Amino acid sequence: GHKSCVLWFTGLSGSGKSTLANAVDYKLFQHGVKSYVLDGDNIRHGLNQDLGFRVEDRKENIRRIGEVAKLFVDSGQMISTAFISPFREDREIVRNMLEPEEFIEIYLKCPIQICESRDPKGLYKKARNGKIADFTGISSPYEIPVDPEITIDTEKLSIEQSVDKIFSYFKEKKIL
Ligand code: GGZ
Repeated sequence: GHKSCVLWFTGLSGSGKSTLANAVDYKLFQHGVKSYVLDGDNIRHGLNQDLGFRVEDRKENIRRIGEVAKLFVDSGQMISTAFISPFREDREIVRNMLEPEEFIEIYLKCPIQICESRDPKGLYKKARNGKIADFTGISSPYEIPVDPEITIDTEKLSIEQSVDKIFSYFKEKKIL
């Protein structure tokens, strides 16, 4: 058996949240563990399609994602969430919805210059040109986690090394 918990990935756009969440999800599947990923594709286009990127909308985005994540934990599954979640207070609200060992904050540490150089969707470019307002890291803040369970330097580590770091944590905490 395994413990059910939320793997709460947080970091800038382009820091690798969705990529890493999906890689962890795949490895959990290989271990026979039921798991799922919530990200912009399945949440912002559906449940949260009424929300934008202003402070109040981001807060509500994270609150709803926290509630959904909690439902997955209650159902006995592992759930990974891949959202910028830029505000410390909002991440703490979700943490407090859960038991202490059920919330694993994973900070994807990556300099904005690197995220910006990746820019797969050209969003940083648009933000620099003033075509997107309130863009995290440029015209909207990102509050660095104070005491995350796991920090991953995605500038230096490969996806495989990053997945290994998360699985070492699972082993150490007897989650798997
Ligand atoms: C930040 C934005 C913005 C603004 C659109 N600021 O790289 P992406 O494209 O795929 O991921 C980003 C995603 C951020 O949505 P989240 O739900 O993760 O944000 S939050 O947790 O803050 O609510 C980016 C895209 O949406 N995007 N406009 N202004 N990212």
